[in-house]
Amino acid sequence: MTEYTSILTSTRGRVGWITLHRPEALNALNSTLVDELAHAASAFDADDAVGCIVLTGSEKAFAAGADIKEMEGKSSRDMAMQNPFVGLEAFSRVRTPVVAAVAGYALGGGCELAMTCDIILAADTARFGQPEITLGVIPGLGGTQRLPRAVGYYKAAELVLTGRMMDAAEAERAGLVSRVVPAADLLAEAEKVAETIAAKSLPVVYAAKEALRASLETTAAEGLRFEKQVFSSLFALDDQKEGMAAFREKRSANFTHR
Ligand code: CO8
Repeated sequence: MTEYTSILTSTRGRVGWITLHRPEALNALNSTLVDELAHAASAFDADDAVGCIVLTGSEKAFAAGADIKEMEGKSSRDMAMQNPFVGLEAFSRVRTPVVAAVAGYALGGGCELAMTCDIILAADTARFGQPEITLGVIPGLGGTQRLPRAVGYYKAAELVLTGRMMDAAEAERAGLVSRVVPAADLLAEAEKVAETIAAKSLPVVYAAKEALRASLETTAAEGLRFEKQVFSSLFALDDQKEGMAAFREKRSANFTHR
């Protein structure tokens, strides 16, 4: 097992867990944390025994953004040459679905990190926002792109231009989070969702995520063509035969996960 300093990892059943763990800085994303996050996620992604990843933080903070103290003195050249985003970009490209379980602050890069995941479950304590404008910068990891797609241009513009935070109920109404649960139930609910996904056929889950991602990256016409091709190709898998036979025989499907 790799030793990490800023995250905790574990596996329960077919679910891989990553917990952001910099309590002294509300899980601010410094370069060590980002490298570890990318490493842990790609290790889970390469492991057939993991069918879903849960990403969470602490009760007080999912992540309060990029580490301002680490960024403050950097030059534009440093930012371009060091590319502090590279680990988060790698994280956003894992094939395995990721459930973000958000309690407390998800601000700036923390909100953006949640938006790289596939499902966002929020505790009733969660608060989301893009406060970068207050620091004299703008979001740098998708806040100006993924947030408008999630909540619509006008709400995203208000959040990005003012830095205002929204609470969990507002985030749910806006379509950013799929469900709000009592804080005490957050991890159990995330585990249930992740176990449900991890019980499905892994190659089919990868295909579903890839087709969903196409909806964010291509035109509707291209996305529909892609979906049709992927749908047809799945009929080459044993798991399609097994899933449909199980329906006919009125039993649960026994997928191969490979
Ligand atoms: N960076 C570094 N340290 C932080 C951060 C942060 N983002 N957030 C909190 N901390 C530290 C505080 O400095 C404090 O440390 P110390 O005790 O040593 O002073 C400790 O965490 C606890 O924080 P507070 O005392 O401030 O806790 P409060 O409960 O009073 O306030 C808040 C909580 C409201 C969340 C407050 O901490 C805050 O406003 N934090 C900053 C939020 C923010 O502006 N985030 C955006 C950062 S910029 C960004 O994310 C750009 C993303 C671009 C992509 C990134 C690629 C790597």
